[in-house]
Amino acid sequence: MPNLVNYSTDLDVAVLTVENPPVNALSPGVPEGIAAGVAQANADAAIRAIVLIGGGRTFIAGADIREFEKIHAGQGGGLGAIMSLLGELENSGKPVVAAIHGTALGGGLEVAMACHYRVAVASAQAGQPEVKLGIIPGGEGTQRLPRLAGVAAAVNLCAFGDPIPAAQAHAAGIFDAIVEGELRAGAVEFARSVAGTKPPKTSERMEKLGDAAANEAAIAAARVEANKRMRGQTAPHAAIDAVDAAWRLPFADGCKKEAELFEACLKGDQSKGLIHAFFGERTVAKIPGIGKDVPVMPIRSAAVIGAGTMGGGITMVYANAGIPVRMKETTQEALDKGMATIRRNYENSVKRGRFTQEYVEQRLALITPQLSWDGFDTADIVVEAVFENMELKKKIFAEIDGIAKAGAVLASNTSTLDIDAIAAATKRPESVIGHHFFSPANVMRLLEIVRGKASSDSVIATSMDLAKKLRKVGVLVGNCRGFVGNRMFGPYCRESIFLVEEGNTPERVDGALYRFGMAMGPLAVQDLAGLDVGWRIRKEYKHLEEAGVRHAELDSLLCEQGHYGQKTGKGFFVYDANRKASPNVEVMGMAASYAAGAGIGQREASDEEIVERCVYALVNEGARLLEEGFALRSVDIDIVYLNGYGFPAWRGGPMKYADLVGLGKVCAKIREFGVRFGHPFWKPAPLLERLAAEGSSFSAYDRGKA
Ligand code: T1G
Repeated sequence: MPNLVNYSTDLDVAVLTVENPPVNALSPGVPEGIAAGVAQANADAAIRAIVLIGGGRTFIAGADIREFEKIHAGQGGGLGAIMSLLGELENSGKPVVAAIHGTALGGGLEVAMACHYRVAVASAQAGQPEVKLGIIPGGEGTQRLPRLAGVAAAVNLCAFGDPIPAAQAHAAGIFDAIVEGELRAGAVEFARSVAGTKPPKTSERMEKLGDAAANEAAIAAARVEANKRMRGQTAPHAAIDAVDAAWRLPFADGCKKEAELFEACLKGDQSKGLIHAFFGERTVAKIPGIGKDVPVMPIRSAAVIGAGTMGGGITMVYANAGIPVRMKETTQEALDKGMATIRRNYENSVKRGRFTQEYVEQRLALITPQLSWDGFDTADIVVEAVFENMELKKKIFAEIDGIAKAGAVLASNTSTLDIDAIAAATKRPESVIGHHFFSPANVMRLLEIVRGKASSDSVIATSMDLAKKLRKVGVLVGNCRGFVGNRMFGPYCRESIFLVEEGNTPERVDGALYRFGMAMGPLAVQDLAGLDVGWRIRKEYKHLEEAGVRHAELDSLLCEQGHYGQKTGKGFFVYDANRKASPNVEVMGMAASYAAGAGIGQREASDEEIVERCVYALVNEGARLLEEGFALRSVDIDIVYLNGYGFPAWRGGPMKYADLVGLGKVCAKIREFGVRFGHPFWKPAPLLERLAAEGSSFSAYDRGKA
């Protein structure tokens, strides 16, 4: 096993350096290496104190999450070595000082708290993000953190998982000092200053556990907050229970309680879903066949065509990433409107405390609104964000082709139109690619990167790299109608409308999916996006509709009456001036008369049926995208749905959810729908049938493609 912990000395201080890049995770061998170093230092009479520090860019950033994937797969793994290390650190006869830079997270912070002291550079962060993986701190962190920082601070760190900066950790009592200058030297000096004194054991410190009334209030407040911020999730409440035990029970009993709660969370589907999401967000950045040798072009300037909702939002995305960006419109009025929207968005962010006024001024200074093509000939990327009309896009790309510099990336923000057709309007189709942002572009993290047949590897690699710089989750998708997200969203929305046409109110349909964990129900989402968007696209493709096959009609009927959703104040729901939704009492009458005329049977569907029909519609279409090659892996589909459609991350995404239900059950239910509804859509995708027959999963399918 490679030596993952180096032992060195600085006169009378031993320095243990963890060398396990990239984040010094507590992988097998690391806890053992630290424990060996502590023993060696304690056995050396010349050594009076010990420093534990991370090599590279960070202190220990947690347990190795891959260990939990092994546990989930029944292949062993666990926290044993970490738990032994905690005792060896705390019981060391010589003081141990944790020297922290980068991020001390999860097991990393827990190891630091088992040390006797903690010092950090000002840029360091501390946190217990385990709940974001569907688990809780399992290294006695829920018991030591309250002893250092008090119950209120500890319960917030453990229940919500957000890290805090070093200054806050120091003020709270988690860190003992902030080191100015070089961390190692500062930590060695601190260690020398406490050498020879009795090392204070965090587990024995009681001074911060005080006030029962305040603790009970903090715990109760955290529960209320968890129900709001982490709706449907079990780990936050488990974390709160564990911290609650810290002030009620002796340390050893509190640790037992933590261990029980940790095990229960780790066994649950939510940790499987969230860990899948964690690694998935990193997997999608890896494109088979496009390695690190493919040149990535630096994007140092951008030019956006269109100052509408999307063009303005995309302009903000570049400005927020510190990239100077031009925004072109065809009329001064449209340009002024676009800039006014950008300013209003920034002002709202300042009001909410998300940005400072200074930050906003810096961002605005990076934006150049203009009517001319000035600067489009030097921009590293040109982004088209105009109306969804193919002729207009072709005209614009032909014009850009004559202006943009050689090697510039030419990106379209189209949400459904054919990238190859757009690329064909230029003499450089290899430079053309889709950058499909999700509205609002300056908020939603998903960026679908749509590869055209001619898109070069370098333009693809540049787009994936740029997504990270723009703080987006870039997912490479194929150029079919609707790409990945919207192509799946079609059948999902259709089933939701079918259910209303069959007599289920929009409140029931949306309520079932909201309780499933969706951020918004499908009908409310369609009202938000505008029912007219789908109505126009449907009219454009009406000629392709199969005769005799049932299509959703209710949305078109609403549009024909001028009800487009939020933008007109009425759709499946009605909206007040603040866009607050309430039932549209007319919609069921419309549905009933349409259904009667169309011979559509009326029956009330259970929550379970509503969820199965809508979510399995996603799964079936997702399986088709995989077998047709428009999605690289099932995890890419999951990451699209977690970051662009409000699918609950603790369910892992539609494909992971299907794996957790079992593909055999999902496939059987889809066949049943096929018999019941006779709709061609409910023929199980061949890939789904094959995996189900083999007792396999989408995750296994992905592994087979790696
Ligand atoms: N385990 C395994 N791999 C990890 C990892 C971890 N803890 N953290 C990161 N990686 C991999 C990641 O997959 C990627 O791999 C590479 O490192 C760089 O990561 C006992 C039970 C630390 C803020 O939850 O938040 O401790 O793609 O791209 O943007 O109570 O990584 O290169 O192959 O994210 O600079 C608790 C999770 C674990 C921290 C750095 N700790 N990590 O962000 O790099 S559970 C966490 C992060 C635990 C204890 C419990 C971030 C980062 P690849 P990256 P980054």
